[in-house]
Amino acid sequence: MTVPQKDRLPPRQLLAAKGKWPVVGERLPSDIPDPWTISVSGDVQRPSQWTLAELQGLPSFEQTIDIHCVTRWSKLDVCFTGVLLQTLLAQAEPDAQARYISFRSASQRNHSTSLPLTEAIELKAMVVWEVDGEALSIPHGGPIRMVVPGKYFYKSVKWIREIELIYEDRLGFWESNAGYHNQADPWKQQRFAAADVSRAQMRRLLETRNFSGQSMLGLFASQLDLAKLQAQNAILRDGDFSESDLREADFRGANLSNSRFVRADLRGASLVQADIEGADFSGADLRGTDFTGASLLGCSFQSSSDGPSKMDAETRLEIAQTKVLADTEREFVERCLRSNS
Ligand SMILES: Nc1nc2c(c(=O)[nH]1)N[C@H]1C(S)=C(S)[C@@H](COP(=O)(O)O)O[C@H]1N2
Ligand SMILES: [Mo]
Repeated sequence: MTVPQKDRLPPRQLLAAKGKWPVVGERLPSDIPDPWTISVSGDVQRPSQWTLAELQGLPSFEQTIDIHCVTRWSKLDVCFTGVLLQTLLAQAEPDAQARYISFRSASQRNHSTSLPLTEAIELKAMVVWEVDGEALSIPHGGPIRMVVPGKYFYKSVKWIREIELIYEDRLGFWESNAGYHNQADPWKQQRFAAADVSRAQMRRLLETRNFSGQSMLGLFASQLDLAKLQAQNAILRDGDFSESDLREADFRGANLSNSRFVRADLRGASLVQADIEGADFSGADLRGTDFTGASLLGCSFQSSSDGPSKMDAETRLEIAQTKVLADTEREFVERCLRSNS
């Protein structure tokens, strides 16, 4: 069965440029021992460990899946080869009380994530060493990583070292440090945990128009007068600034990933060195907006429902920055930049 591509893209996801697979997060493991080993421990009858060669001697499993990164790029039909998590668990024999599974990387920050045990099995989570017939590269998690189909890709840790069965959930790195949603279902857009700003806080912020250095996930700030807003280095991921007046707003160094600026007025605003991965600028007025040094991975500047954004000769955005955009977005932005120069 072939599903038309658009029905395979969860809400607000964009196809990565053809043949491109962005590296996200850490790029290197803390060490690469020879042989690489992986263990299953915790609430199990038989704590077990395998070397990479031993893993490769188990019944292998191949599965073609769609990758959906929380920063809004998706990559369809990626074929992974490895071994099903279920195969390892069958050997380690989880105790009846084990309800969650914690995955830990061999990485500098001991990167981790977790899943309910039943879900990990139902989703056919696997330990993989091969992608599209090639050995998994180090930046993508080689020699072995987890792949969990049906979740945002942050549930798939790279350089998997330890799998632990536990009774109570233990939030992973992104989930506990960056507000990433613990369920991570791309079809439900479970990107970040809910907004954490009280009404009183919000009112005060709007009066002073000073968000600098603040951290507020999922802020709802649509259709507001926020001209000259001060938001240097603020953490405002997953915010909604649709249709707001943000003329000359100062977002230098801010984290605005996945935020919506649909039909917002950003004339003369500064997004210098801001993290705007996955942000949506469709229909926005970007005349004189400064994007110098901002990362545009997963950004959109036009959509069928919200229309194209508007740029002029004063819009500061380098052609080199457009390389990470999805094809149609890159073509659109390059056309704007060319017609203005
Ligand atoms: N060890 C480790 N695993 C990780 C991360 C990380 O920073 N460190 N980032 C996660 C995120 S957010 C994503 S989208 C994917 C990215 O995998 P890729 O770099 O192969 O695309 O890895 C996930 N696993
Ligand atoms: Mo991600």
